[in-house]
Amino acid sequence: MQMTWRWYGEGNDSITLDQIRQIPGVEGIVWSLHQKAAGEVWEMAEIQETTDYIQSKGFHADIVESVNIHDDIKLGLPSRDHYIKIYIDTIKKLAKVGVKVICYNFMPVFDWTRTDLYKALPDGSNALFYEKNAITEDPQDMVDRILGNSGDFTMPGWEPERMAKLDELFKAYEGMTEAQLFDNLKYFLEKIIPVCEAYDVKMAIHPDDPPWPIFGLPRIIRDRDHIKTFLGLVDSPYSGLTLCTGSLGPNLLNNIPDIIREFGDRIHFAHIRNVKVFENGDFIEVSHRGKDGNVDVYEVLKAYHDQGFNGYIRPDHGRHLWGEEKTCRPGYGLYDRALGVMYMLGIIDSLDKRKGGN
Ligand SMILES: [Mn+2]
Repeated sequence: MQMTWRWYGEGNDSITLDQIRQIPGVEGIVWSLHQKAAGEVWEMAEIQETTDYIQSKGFHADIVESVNIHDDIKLGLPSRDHYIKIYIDTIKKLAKVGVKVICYNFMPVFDWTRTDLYKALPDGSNALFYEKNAITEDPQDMVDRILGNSGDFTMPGWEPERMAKLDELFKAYEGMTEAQLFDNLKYFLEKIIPVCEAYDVKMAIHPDDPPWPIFGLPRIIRDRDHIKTFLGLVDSPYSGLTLCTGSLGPNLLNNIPDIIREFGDRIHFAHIRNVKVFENGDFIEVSHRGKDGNVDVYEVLKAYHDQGFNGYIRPDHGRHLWGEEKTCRPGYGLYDRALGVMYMLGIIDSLDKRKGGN
């Protein structure tokens, strides 16, 4: 397993690469050109500049999270071919600088969804929170809540320009079924996966967060059965998964270690996060420690370790600690993710030792 860290880029993240270098065991930076809207061309010079900088600090830049997918592709509009061409162009450019994995998602309209970005935990820290009953009929309520709460940062999937067209977007998706969304995903993959195979770049879809439909929109990457359907769309190792325990975790019926054991050879990128799920279905993000939430992080890492997983792994979101809330990107502070790295490396080290018979 290769430990990595998501970083939003120079001037776009409260954390520096020099700080990340001091976290033991982090080998690679998960990056993106965050200023790019879905469907926009990525210029070679911009890609090169970013990866040069990351590599100059001693990290690899093997993973991009994300190259976002234009809504016309998800909607299956005739204009999708134009955007798929641009996507293929980006894949080829990323291959040139040695990118191995592209993380992406296929969620209609909304990326991840929360109702409170700074919900207090009993220890005085705070974290991203999802309150089931606060999701009203009107998605605009939630947009206002998130945008009003995110400070100076623009969050991926929540770009104000995109959110301004919310009515239009919802109209476009009206009546779309799961089967149609799967069809549109299949069409996209059938065009891009041959290119990925030729250029040795693996696609890794991220599960939907939370793992259930919201506002009547279909969400198709959310449990074992949906993942199985997805992997059958294009049966190539280049069409794989980003397995995010934090996204699948709020549905307590998801047995994540079993999912890892079943689909391990198609998992290219492991996101590790713990969530605490309340009886009423609300959930909050907590520390990586297994006992603090409902994700058994030890069992998750053991499932990877048992199959000799040598893919990329990163701490997903963390809590905001020691006064860093509102100075960092929501969920992407320094301290709790660094603690998460050490917790995971501790488990991995002890699994290694046991395997070696020490
Ligand atoms: Mn994730």
